[in-house]
Formats: sequence, C-alpha cells, structure tokens
Amino acid sequence: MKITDTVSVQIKDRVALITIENPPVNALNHNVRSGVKKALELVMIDDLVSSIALNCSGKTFCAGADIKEFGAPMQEPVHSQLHDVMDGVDKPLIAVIHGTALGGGLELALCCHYRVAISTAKLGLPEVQLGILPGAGGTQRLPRLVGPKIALDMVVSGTPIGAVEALDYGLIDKLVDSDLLSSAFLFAKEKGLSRDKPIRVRDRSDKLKLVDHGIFRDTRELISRRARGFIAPEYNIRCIEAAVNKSFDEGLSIESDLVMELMRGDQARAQQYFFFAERQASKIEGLDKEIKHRPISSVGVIGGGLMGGGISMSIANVGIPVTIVETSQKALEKGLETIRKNYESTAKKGRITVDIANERCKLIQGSLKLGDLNDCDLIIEAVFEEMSVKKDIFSRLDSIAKPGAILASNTSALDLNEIASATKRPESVIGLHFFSPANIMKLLEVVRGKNTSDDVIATCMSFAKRISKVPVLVGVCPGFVGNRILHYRQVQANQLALEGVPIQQIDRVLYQFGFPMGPFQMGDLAGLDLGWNAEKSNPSDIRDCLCGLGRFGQKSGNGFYDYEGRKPIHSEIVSEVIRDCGRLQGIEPRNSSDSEILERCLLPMINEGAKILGEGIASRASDIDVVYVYGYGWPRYRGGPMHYANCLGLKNVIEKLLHYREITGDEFWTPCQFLVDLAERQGIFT
Ligand code: 3H9
Repeated sequence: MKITDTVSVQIKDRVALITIENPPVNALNHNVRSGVKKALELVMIDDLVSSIALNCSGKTFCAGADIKEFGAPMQEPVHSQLHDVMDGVDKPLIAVIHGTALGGGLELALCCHYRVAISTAKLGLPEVQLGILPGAGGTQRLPRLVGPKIALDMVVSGTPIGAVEALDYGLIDKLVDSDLLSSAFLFAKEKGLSRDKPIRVRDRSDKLKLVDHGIFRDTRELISRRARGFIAPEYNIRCIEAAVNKSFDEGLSIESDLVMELMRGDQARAQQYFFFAERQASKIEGLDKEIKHRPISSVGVIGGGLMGGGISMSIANVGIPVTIVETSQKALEKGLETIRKNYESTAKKGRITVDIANERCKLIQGSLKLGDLNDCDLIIEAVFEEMSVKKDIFSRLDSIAKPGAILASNTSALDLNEIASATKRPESVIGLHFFSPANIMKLLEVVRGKNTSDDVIATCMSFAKRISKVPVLVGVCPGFVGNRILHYRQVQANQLALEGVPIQQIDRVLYQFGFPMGPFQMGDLAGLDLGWNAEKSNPSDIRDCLCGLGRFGQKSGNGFYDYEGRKPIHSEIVSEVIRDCGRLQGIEPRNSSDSEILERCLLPMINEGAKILGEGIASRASDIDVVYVYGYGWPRYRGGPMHYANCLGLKNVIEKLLHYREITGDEFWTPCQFLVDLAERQGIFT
C-alpha cells in the first residue's frame, strides 16, 4: 500500500514492512518523513501486525537528512517529531540496513529497537563534515549502544564503520551475509512472537556508566591541531559529554540547541556548499553522459621518482597493474624500493595487511624500455618539467602506444597543447596533474587540451574516481588553476617579507586562517629548488639566494627555516637574506597588521580566480574551490577562495583591491574585468 510518493507498506505473516523509495540515496526529505510517520501510525494500531521492519529500496539504506532542505525552516514533521512517534511504538521495530546508514539515516535506525545489517553495510554519523552534529538524537542514542568512547570517535571523525565492527560494538543486533530482507523478515517475525517487551535505545544506560572522563580531554587535544578553528568537532564532543552527564531528555535539548547554533553559522554553510561543489565538479557540461569510455586495465608510468612512484601506488591500490619506466637501472631500483618501503610502513601502521602490501608491490613492475608500454591503456608521463624532454617522450610514445591508448602528462605548468603537438594523436593526449605526495593527495587536475576528445576526458574523470581522487577539469594555461592562483599569494607573501614582516608572522596568520601551514613552511616542504636555475639566479630574489646557500627546504635540513626534526626554527641567516633582498629591490620597510597580511595574501587569489573564470580555464567557481580545498589545504569550513569571496561580498573585495592599489601604486591590485562585471550583475560567483 502506497502511503506517499516515497513510502509504502506491505503486511505479511504479521510483519509490516515499511519501505522508503527515494532515489538515489533515500534522503529523508519532507515527503519521506511524513510517509514514514503516517505508515507507523497506521501499523502500530493494526491488530494484524506484531512487528515492523523498516527497509529502504535501491542501492542503500538512507543517507540522512536531505541536505538540500537545509537553509530554510524544516517542514513538519521534522526528524524529532517522527522519532517521537517511533519512541511510542510498542511493537518490535527493526531497521533493515544495506549500503550506508548515515546521519539522519542511522538516527532513524537508532530509533528502532533492533538493527539487522548486511555485512557490507556501513554505518556512521558524518554530520561533522557538514559543519553540524547529528541533531536528531544521534549523539544521545549512539553512546547508549556503543559506549561514549566509540561514539566520540564516530561523531568527531564522521567516518563510518563497517557492519562487522558495528556488531562488535553493539550498534547492530544481527549481521547477515546475504538475503538481507528475508533474514530480517524472519528476525522481525520472531521478535513479534516473543513476549519480551522491546527496549528503546533511549532507555538503555548501562554502557554510559563505563566512561573514563579523560576521553573528552584526550579527544580535544587530538583534534586541536587538525580542527584549526573549525568548531563542529567541539560541539560534537559537548553532546557526547551531555549524553554521559545528563538525562536523555536534557541531552536531547542540549543537542538541539547546539545543532541549531551550528546550522546558523557560516562554517556549516561553507561545509554544505562544499559537499555539493565536490559532486558538481565531476559533471562536465556538454559531455554526453552516454559516451563510451575507453577501457583502462593496465597503466604505464614514465618516471619512477617521487611523483611517478606516488601515481603508481594510487593506481596499484585499486588493483590495476602498473609498469614504471626509468632511464637507468639505479633510478628504477631506487623508485621501486621507495614504493616498497612506503607500503611496508603503511602495513606497520596497521592501515593495510602485509599480504595486501605485497600484492600491491607485485602489481608495480619496472622496465628500462619505453617499448614495454606498447600494450598499456593509459600512459602517464611524470618526468621533470622540461618541454623538450616531454616532447621527445610523447613523440616516441606516439609510435609505441597501441591505438586508443590515452597519453597523459603530469606536467604542473607546461603547455599541454605543445606537448600534444609532438604526436599524431592529440585527441588522445590529456593532462593528469597529480599533487604530491600523489598516493595521498586527493586532487587531480584533469587538463583538457584544445584537441582532447570527449571520450578521453570522460574516461579520465571516471578513472580518477576509480583511484579515489577528486577530479576537476581545467583548461590549459601556465600553472593551470591551482598553481596559477597560488603564484599570486606567494608574490604577496614575498612582498610582505621584503617589507620587513617576519615570515613567522605571515605563516602564523595563514595557519590561523585554517591552512595546514603558511606559504614559507609550504615552500620548505615542497622544496625551494623546484625550478631553480643556479645560472639564472637573481641576487635580489629571496628563493634564489636561499638555494644559492644550499638551503633547499626541509629535505636539506633548512630553507626559510632551520629545522629540528620537522619543527621550523627561526633563522637569523634567512632574516639577513630577506633584508638584503629588500634593500636591493629598494623596498621601504612597512609594518602590516594580521588582517592586512591576510587580505594581501588572499585577495589576489580571488582576483586571479575570477580571471580564470573569465578565460574559461575553470568552468565553475566551485571547481576552483574544490581545487583549493583538496590540493592546497584551504580550510573546507571556509568553502574555498571563491565561496569566501562571496561571503566577503564581491563589492567589498573590489573595494579592498582598489585600496591596496592606491596605497601601493601597483597595478597588480587592479580588479579584473570579469570580477567587476560580476559584482555589478549578480554580486556572487556561481
Ligand atoms: C543529517 O542527517 C542531519 C541530521 O543528523 C539532523 C538534522 C536535524 N541529501 O555522493 P554521491 C545526493 S545531515 C541530499 O554522488 P555515492 C548527492 O548530492 C546528512 N542529497 O553518491 C548526489 O546528487 P547528484 C548526513 C544527497 O554513491 C547523489 O545523492 N549524511 C544526500 O558516491 C549521489 O550522491 C551525510 O552526510 C543527502 N543527505 O555516495 C551523507 N546524500 O547525483 C552524505 C547524497 O545530483 N552522502 N546526496 O550529484 C554521502 O556521503 C554519499 O552521498 C553516499 C553515497 C555515501 C550516501
């Protein structure tokens, strides 16, 4: 029997089966909430029903509240009104879980007396990643089932757990390997026949008594560096504390106040914006959804250095065989050895088993012959940034690679069209710009050359997802989207340093904004000698001078900073170098406040982002934000540079750019036409 468009009920053998069908992820929108509520109200008073099973159709149980409904007052029944009805059901109520039970979805399951899950299911409360907390009773019910420690880990990290673990922790009552619905039906039937009164999760408290209060302090300490100004983890902790220290109803009321406070804030708005931005990035306008993808079942990687090694690992991690080609036996052995050590260390940390580490190592073979890549479906070149070398490789690949193979360059800045021109198949050439360390960093800039064919783009976008990357399609220009924008931040960070602002202050301001590190620490981490040419060294350029002193960054033990292990320490030599460079460039010393430092570093990024949009190098502002959050550590709770600009207001951004142009007399600060027009026309980036 259909209750609403999205909810139906079937009764068989005294079990009422309520099914939610709201593709793609059964989000709990208004229609679903009211449907489930009505269905429950019907069957709870039906004498022919002894127990109730709550099931979802399609690929998953339920992904939680409908995030698209956030931002406007929620229509009744809201989640808590539905849960009140569930709390009043005295017949056994059973959640039947497959796929994922996340957020409000898991909270719905927590309002049932029992949970039956298939062994592949995942359960979690990921609200923290949306800048909020599980505000439908999740923070109060979860610790009653799994204890405060596990609950704390789950809500603070937002990471789902597998069904096997969930059974272990007491989150589910029965695990099945197959035929979930029939097993759950039998389970429900049995419970319906039993004379035992089902116990509501809210009425359980035995696990709460086990708490060691140090867990809250420890968790706060653990997250303080990672959170860097992001407030949702702290609010989640407070709710679990309330579960332990207060009654269920008091806890619910604290949870409700805190979730409302978070919901109203800018951080939650940014996190939720980013949730959709990330998903939007993989949708390419004008690309036929039905386009046939080229198969990729073997990959060649040219270059076994840090980058080539990391790329190979990302690919082997999903079971695809990789052949690395190097120019000398020594370099090849070094590359393969580094990969082996990396896998061994991951296994030692317990993140993968030794068997898996060995299997992945076996998937990566080495060769000294480019010709050995003749059968690869995708070949990724990852050698150093020299156009002549890349063109030579691509022209040789052209005669080696099989027809239909995709030829990719990992260049971070060079002209992909020129590289493609070295082949007779530019339609099969694409840029795959991985970020270092490539086995860890999620971002992949997929660079579309002027001749790259649609099927190659579509194949690479989905291949990126297959290897757990977040792909963003960009056009060809020096530095593409990420590095091109970063350059403008670095120009200002250097300029501030030359004016006498201590590099520690500049790094601190950007760290406090939420970046994992400031520009100078980041330079030291990446290596200052990247692209440095001793012969063309400029005596008034800070980076050139430091490299001239052999200060290449962390890898040489010093750069902008001296290092004690990984800890950066002030260096008087560097201060002197910077002062000398400032003098040589004739730069007047000038004090800058923290807010000026921040503006001078971030506003040029926004202006350049706008230029990039104007030129069509990125197709959406949100794509630029995805590049920045995943590739450069822009704090997700600030949405990315373009979202941040929207929050500042584009007219304010322009005013500030003009202000700095006036005080510096430098055209660098001129707002680009695209930004000016947009501010005039619609006031925000979209
Ligand atoms: C919550 O529950 C709050 C409550 O505690 C308290 C309230 C008071 N809503 O990711 P995919 C869309 S907060 C709306 O590509 P997958 C998504 O945008 C919620 N839409 O698929 C996409 O749309 P499109 C807590 C949603 O298979 C499509 O579904 N829950 C929602 O790779 C497919 O998504 C979460 O944070 C939603 N809740 O991954 C879970 N979820 O096709 C969020 C998805 O137009 N969701 N969409 O681009 C996920 O983590 C993943 O979507 C999931 C599937 C793992 C479920």
